[in-house]
Amino acid sequence: MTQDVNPASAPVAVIMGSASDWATMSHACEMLDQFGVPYVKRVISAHRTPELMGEFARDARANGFRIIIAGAGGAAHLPGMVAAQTTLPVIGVPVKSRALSGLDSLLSIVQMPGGIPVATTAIGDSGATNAGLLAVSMLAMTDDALAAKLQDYRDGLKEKVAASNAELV
Ligand code: RP5
Repeated sequence: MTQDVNPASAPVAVIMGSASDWATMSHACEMLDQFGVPYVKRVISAHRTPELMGEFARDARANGFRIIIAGAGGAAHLPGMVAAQTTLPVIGVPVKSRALSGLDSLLSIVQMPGGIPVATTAIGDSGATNAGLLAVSMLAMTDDALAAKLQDYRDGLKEKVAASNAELV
């Protein structure tokens, strides 16, 4: 793979099967942006570019990535096939499909046979948001400043609940 795959020395790669997945996967990137985590985003298709997918997955660790977030829809082989070719953690995001509303994506990503895990999120935008947050949590295991930011984020969620309750009375 060329040297510029990870020009920013980003710890996270956000990959997706099609440009049409971006509306969903942008939510993962928004979270990474919010926490200041550098990432690389790329369209890599398991079906249309299988060689590129293999090359990317096999070289991912050497290229400096620590976590891969992979989103796909329909017969969503991308997360599992990437996980099969790297020992980096892979977070799979089932993209909401046109035909089956993402149930097909969910089942094809989550039902990995024992041995090759894919940490699968919910279908769609929430799943992509949580994929970003999960990557942040993983990186925060060895980064106290990031862990503190994550705690602030959680505190903010708690405050929003308190504020919405105050509005009810
Ligand atoms: C999958 O097929 C992609 O992940 C996408 O969700 C789905 C449809 O792709 P397009 O036909 O929109 O390119 O490979």
